[in-house]
Amino acid sequence: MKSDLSQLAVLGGTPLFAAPIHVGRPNIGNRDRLLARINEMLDRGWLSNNGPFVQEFERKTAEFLGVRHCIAMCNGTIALEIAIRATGMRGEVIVPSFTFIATAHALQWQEITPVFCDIDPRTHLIDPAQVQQMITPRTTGIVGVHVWGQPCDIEALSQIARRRNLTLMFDAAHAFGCSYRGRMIGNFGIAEVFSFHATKFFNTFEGGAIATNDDDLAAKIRLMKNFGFHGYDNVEYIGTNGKMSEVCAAMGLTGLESLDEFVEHNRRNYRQYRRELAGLPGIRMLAWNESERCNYQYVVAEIEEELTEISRDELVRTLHAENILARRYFYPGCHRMEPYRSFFPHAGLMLPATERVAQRLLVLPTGTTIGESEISGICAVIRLIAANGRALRQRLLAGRKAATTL
Ligand code: T4K
Repeated sequence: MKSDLSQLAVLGGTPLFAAPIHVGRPNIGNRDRLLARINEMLDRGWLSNNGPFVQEFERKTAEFLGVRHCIAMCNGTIALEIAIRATGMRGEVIVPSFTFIATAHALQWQEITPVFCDIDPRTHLIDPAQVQQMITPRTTGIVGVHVWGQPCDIEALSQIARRRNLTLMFDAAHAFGCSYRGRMIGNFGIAEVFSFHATKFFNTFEGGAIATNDDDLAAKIRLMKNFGFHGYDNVEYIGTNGKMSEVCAAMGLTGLESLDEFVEHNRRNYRQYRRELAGLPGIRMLAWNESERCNYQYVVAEIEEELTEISRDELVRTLHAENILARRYFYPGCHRMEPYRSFFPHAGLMLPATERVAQRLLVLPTGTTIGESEISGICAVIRLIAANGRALRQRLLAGRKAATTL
């Protein structure tokens, strides 16, 4: 344990961890079961195009979510693009800027304008009151994002969508295994899109899915993910290649068998962080609603520089030097990334909460590859930094000055 500032790696000490501790190490289920499935797949000689593992995976995920259709996809981004196209969105669509860039790109890729909307600063979720303000005659839809796995205010968004005749769908990339008022995410809006990327608590290497209770939409999506083919020689829509491969589905089936363990492990990690960082001035841990099902896949903190006397970025630099690779998701906000920054140079004026949160946010490592001792170490370093913010900042600045003088 480090007890003195001079032991910090950023000031010349030895890093706490010999190897990097990542935020998104993959959770891997039973390796033998996975390898057995891969062997079965190789023996069968069926590697893609709606093979038996994909069909089984779709059946089991739909059952788990309690939804009529769960259509497996090659990744979450293509799943978003297909869902957006299949639901007929066009013109302008309202999305939060505080999200992974894929949400905005999935619209812009199809020449639909993402209109960025502000968030509730407490939850980081799209603010329905702000959504109302962004509606214009060109608006056709709303894409809510269940950031960190927390459900959006689905009721308020549904009311707005109904009243204004807009299509409502959700980017549920973070929210597999989470619920809203006792019902699993996957059942809301016209469709919900999951990501099963390697860094998600449940992964299929790369992968995603669209969940919907709309039979016609599901049928359309199934054609669109396979180039629009209906039968061998007949194409009905502009389609793309959104298919999940068999090896990815094999990973998914294996992961599903360990889902409860992944959640339980993440829950323990989350609770330990909350215990060990409780009461630190200037460090606010986001709390998940534990009366709902929750996957606990992100451990999220906000750093209030006025109280810590050290900025979030100085904290990140100090943690990285210790090989603790905390991340600043979704800094600086989609509206500050290209091409949106050039399209809407003043968007930030409409997004004060997004701007503030993006400056403060810190995502800490979790997942099944880390446990009690790593988290104790990480929290001890954070406590040391938080207790000595001003002194550390002075020494970091002095180090910078010395480096530039040399
Ligand atoms: N919508 C939302 C709201 C999303 O958050 C995302 C994806 C999407 C849509 C799109 O879904 P996909 O098309 O990705 O299915 C990561 C993920 O790549 C991305 O899936 C995720 N959101 C986003 C929040 O995080 P990066 O840029 O942070 O990835 P990277 O390579 O820096 O990895 C993160 C950490 O995980 C690193 O510390 C390294 C570690 N890692 C990563 C991989 C890939 C591993 O230890 N093993 C691995 O295999 O984006």
